[in-house]
Amino acid sequence: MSFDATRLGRLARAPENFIDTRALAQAPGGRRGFIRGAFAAALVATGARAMAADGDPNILQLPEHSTGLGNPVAQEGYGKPSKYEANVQRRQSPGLTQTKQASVSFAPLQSMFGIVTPSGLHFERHHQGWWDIDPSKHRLMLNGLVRRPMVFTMDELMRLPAVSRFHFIECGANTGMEWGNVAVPTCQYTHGMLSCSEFTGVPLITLLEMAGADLKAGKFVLAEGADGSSMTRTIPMSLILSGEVLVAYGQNGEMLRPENGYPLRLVVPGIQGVSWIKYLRRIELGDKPYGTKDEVLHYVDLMPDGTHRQYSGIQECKSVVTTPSGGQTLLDKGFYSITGLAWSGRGKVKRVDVSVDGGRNWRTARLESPVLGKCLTRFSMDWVWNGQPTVIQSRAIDDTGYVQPTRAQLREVRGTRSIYHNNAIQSWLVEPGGEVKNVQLT
Ligand SMILES: Nc1nc2c(c(=O)[nH]1)N[C@H]1C(S)=C(S)[C@@H](COP(=O)(O)O)O[C@H]1N2
Ligand SMILES: [Mo]
Repeated sequence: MSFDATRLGRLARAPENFIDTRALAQAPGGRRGFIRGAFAAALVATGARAMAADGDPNILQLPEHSTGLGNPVAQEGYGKPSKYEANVQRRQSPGLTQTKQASVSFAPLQSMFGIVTPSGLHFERHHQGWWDIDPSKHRLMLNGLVRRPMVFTMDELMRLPAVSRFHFIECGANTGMEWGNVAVPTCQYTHGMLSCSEFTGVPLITLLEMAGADLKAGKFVLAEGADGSSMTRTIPMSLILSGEVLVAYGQNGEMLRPENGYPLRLVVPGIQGVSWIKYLRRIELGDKPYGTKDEVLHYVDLMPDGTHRQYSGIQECKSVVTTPSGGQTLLDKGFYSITGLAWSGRGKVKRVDVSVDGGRNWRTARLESPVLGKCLTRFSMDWVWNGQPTVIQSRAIDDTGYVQPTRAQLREVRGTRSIYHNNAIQSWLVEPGGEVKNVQLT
């Protein structure tokens, strides 16, 4: 099993990301003076370097792509990434996979930019394998506390007014191995049961209203998938009434991928992935929680007093530094842009702090816009590595004021025997040779 190679060579390609706002403010002549003259000098001073051009054959000898005829138009077929990007892949975690159908493939967070997960890199979690279902045969039934039980075809659903929204989806078991003190090596395996897409679909409330739902008596919805896992989850009406819950067929501008529920899945913003029922075939409106197998046996949190915490579906505020992160290697001392992702199942990310000394001191990171509710937010912070061992961490705060806990704070409340809902601060140790490792600070 080879873990992802370092991706840090990319840093040299994006100098506009290197602007240090603190240096800007302190620069002689203020902001403008800094931009005019001092910017390049400041970067050199922080250790950011460009290669010397002298004798570089990549400049002196014209490559074939500058002199020859290029490839013909890719008239047919679906576009693919460059062959040089072949190591950017979803991967199964060594030691975690039991059976191929009840498994997980993790998204390569360390190799991604911005906030959107390309559909081919979206994590997968199946309880009984995936299917490529014929959409002409797929049906969605609405029943329970409704005046007119209804059955929709895909064509009928796609005639209705749709919305498109960016949201993250995170499996409740993401970062679960850290509960067991297993410091898995890369952020792909610690945090890669996380993805973010633009989803397109019909608000579930629209369908319920069409079916004449009894909105007084109807307090909970049961959502059921068409695969053999009998995946059924209870969704409270409060989430549905807000219009946020979608019956979605679109993902990043095209139909859902088969692995992600084609042709129809539930989108439940802010709530753990298991409630995002794939291959959605039935919605039942009821007056109490259904207590299905995946709500009673799985996705419950074993608390220190031996009881289980149930219906703990909201993915609390969390963040992770994706560069530098475990498995990467810093090439040299000097300038780096620390970057990562932050999110909250309760709303928007308000602030992200970054520490490069194991949590003693914190600096506020830049948030890249747009900052959307229940969506990934990209943060970054300028940093000069002095070659000493360093522990890098990030701490997110959401617009409810909730602060992402340390590992010790989380364990104080939740004990140590959980599997799910680990949103603790992640620590990456940079060793003197530049190798980055997962460390669990107490
Ligand atoms: N029908 C069905 N829906 C399902 C599942 C499943 O196995 N079958 N897995 C759930 C779990 S546990 C998660 S985390 C998400 C994963 O969605 P993804 O595979 O699109 O990443 O789907 C959920 N919906
Ligand atoms: Mo999950």
